Amino acid sequence: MAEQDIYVGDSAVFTAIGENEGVIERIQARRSLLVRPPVANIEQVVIVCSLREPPLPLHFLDRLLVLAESRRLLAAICVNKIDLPGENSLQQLDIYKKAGYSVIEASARTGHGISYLYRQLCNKISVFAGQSGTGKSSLINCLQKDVKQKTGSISAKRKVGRHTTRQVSLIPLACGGYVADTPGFSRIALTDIESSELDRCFPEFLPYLQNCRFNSCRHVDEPGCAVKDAVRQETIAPTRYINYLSFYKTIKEQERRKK
Ligand SMILES: Nc1nc2c(ncn2[C@@H]2O[C@H](COP(=O)(O)OP(=O)(O)O)[C@@H](O)[C@H]2O)c(=O)[nH]1
Ligand SMILES: [Mg+2]
Ligand SMILES: [Zn+2]
Repeated sequence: MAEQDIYVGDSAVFTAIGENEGVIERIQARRSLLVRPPVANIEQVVIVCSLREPPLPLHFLDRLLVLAESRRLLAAICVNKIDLPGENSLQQLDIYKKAGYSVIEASARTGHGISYLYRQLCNKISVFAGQSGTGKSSLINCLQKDVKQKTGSISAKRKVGRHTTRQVSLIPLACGGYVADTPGFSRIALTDIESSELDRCFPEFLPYLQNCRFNSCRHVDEPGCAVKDAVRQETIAPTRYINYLSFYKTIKEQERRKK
């Protein structure tokens, strides 16, 4: 078996040789596989973000959510560093609460929200995803005091965290479950998502999809579109719809190039 075929989180059948060694015979069928970050059998993606250091680009958050939805994974948002003054920017996350996502406010520095985050992680295999420097490793240190993930500092000038988590590691939690720390990343490709499936990756669109005039409505410029009506009435947040359109265009373009 080629080494690159094995991912963190894989469940392996192996033959023990000696006390701490074994030979992997095969990898069990995977429940899920993410390539970026590279980790298998994940059930939940927790998107760790901060509001100011670094600031939160909503299109990036939406991209991660779409990726999680398209893989049928649970998704939650953890806003870290709430000890820092964030002005009113937390309000911009209300649209995600309304869409049905857990939004957990936390501070790895003060310990605020950590027990709530802990409960969200118990008995599940989760991955922490998000930009570099948002505090993923720091939160994991809080969650599991005896492991020390290397944390980095943010360069004052660029407000960008240094990459210190070089690889994915799967950390067991005392309450059952695992959490994977990942290196920060700021770009995510929307691969393996079909343009016709994209609307289902926005949970707050779901109640409207049956009401579009055309079955094949993609909510772009079709007449009688219930999704667009909901955007006009702001029951669907305009920023979410704008990002839907932008992702739709990207995916459509990819599909055209493949033909
Ligand atoms: N003020 C504040 N700083 C934090 C908090 N959590 C992490 N940091 C800092 O943010 C920087 C990046 O943290 P790190 O855990 O390495 O982020 P990662 O790249 O997402 O793993 C470090 O300097 C941490 O000390 C927090 O809750 N509040
Ligand atoms: Mg880290
Ligand atoms: Zn529509």
